[in-house]
Amino acid sequence: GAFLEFRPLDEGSVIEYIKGVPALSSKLALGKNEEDITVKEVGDGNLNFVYIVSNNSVGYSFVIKQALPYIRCIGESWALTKERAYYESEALKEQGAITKGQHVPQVYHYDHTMSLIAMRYLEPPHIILRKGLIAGIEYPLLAHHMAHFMAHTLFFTSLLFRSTTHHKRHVAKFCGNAAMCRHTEQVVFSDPYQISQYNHWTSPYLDHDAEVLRHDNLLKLEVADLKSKFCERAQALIHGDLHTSSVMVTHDSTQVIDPEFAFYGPMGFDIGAFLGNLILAYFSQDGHVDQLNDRKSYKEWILKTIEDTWNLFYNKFIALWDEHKDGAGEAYLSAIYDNPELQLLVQKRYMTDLFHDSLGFGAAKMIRRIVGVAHVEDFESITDAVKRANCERRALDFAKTLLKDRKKFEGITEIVSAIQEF
Ligand code: ADP
Ligand code: SR1
Ligand code: MG
Ligand code: MG
Repeated sequence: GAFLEFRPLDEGSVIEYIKGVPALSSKLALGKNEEDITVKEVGDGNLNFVYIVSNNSVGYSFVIKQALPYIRCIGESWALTKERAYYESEALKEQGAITKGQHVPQVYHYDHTMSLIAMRYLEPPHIILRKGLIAGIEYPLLAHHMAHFMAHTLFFTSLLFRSTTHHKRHVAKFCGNAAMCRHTEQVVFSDPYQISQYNHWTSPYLDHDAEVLRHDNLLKLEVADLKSKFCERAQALIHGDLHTSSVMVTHDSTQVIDPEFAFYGPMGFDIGAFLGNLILAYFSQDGHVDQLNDRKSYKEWILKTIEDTWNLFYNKFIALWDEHKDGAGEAYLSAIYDNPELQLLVQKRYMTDLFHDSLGFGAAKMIRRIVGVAHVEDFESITDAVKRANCERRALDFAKTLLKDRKKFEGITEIVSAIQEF
């Protein structure tokens, strides 16, 4: 049978585990040809262990992801609840159902005792989007797919679609993921603005920049607003960690993985994570210029993807709202918001607030990746420290402006121009 107690797996014990789980061993046709089964640990994220399990004789694979009770990239000294696997599997199922399986890997099996999820293997040529951005690869459907994923998962889990009774039931369930929220509160909204043993940056070049950040009163004032929104606003079921390493892509497929930070929070935290990480990718491009590629047209493609993502998101979200305006959603009762003029006014206000939230959260997430505990490969792969620091400083300075002045921006084209002119 399945393991009765929690036990960290390794490449050797994964097959033993699968043997005790009929749903998985039959999927793998395990039994007849054990010598054809291979297991490879491929986790390159910060937190967990990921195994690709393959039956090479039939050419079939799936993935096993296990959470251990600590942060992988730091070690056992930084404990983190393994209950995160439960919220990840619940979010994967919910986001999978909402997007009709188009943009989320299917969950095959969840084991609470083992904090383990078995899911679809996103086969090659799927790669992590961040790696594609570093390599300078264009993805023509990325903006469309991410706008679809975000518009659908955010709209259908909000009060624009649900009754408050229904909504509160879901909010209550995901309130259990509080430890993961507290982790984000620390590493995104607190540590970058104080001295912390975990912070680091490209030293000595950014020493002064990091210190200036810790004394920037106006910035801290704005960060406090964002932190309270993150902690208090149960607007929709958000992914909670929607950076460019949580997206796997091919030329025509876009798959969102790793929602272990999912909870009911502000929609702008997801939109901002995605856009903010694209802006980081943009500012890192100068560090990846070589004799073959000046990256000029690639930078333009990133900017177009930023613009398209927001515009497509906006249109899809409003279309869903219009389609369901007479449904169960209790935010704007159709008996009260009963004329097209008023409908337009509330939509305009809602989307403007969401735009400004997205800019603020996106900027905060850029800052934490430059002076906080966890950095991004976009910059880390620039080996020349002077070049890397110059790219990081531009990104940091842009993020500070964006965070402070976000409410002055009226549309995404103004953001794109501001990036170009920076
Ligand atoms: P973490 O929570 O540690 O960041 P991720 O869920 O992001 O873990 O997975 C880590 C890595 O494992 C990904 O970067 C990707 O390379 C690989 N991976 C995860 N899930 C899948 C999947 N379903 N199919 C293929 N590869 C995957
Ligand atoms: C120690 S911080 C690790 C980070 O990796 C995850 O993907 C989250 O972004 C988290 O903040
Ligand atoms: Mg990850
Ligand atoms: Mg993760």
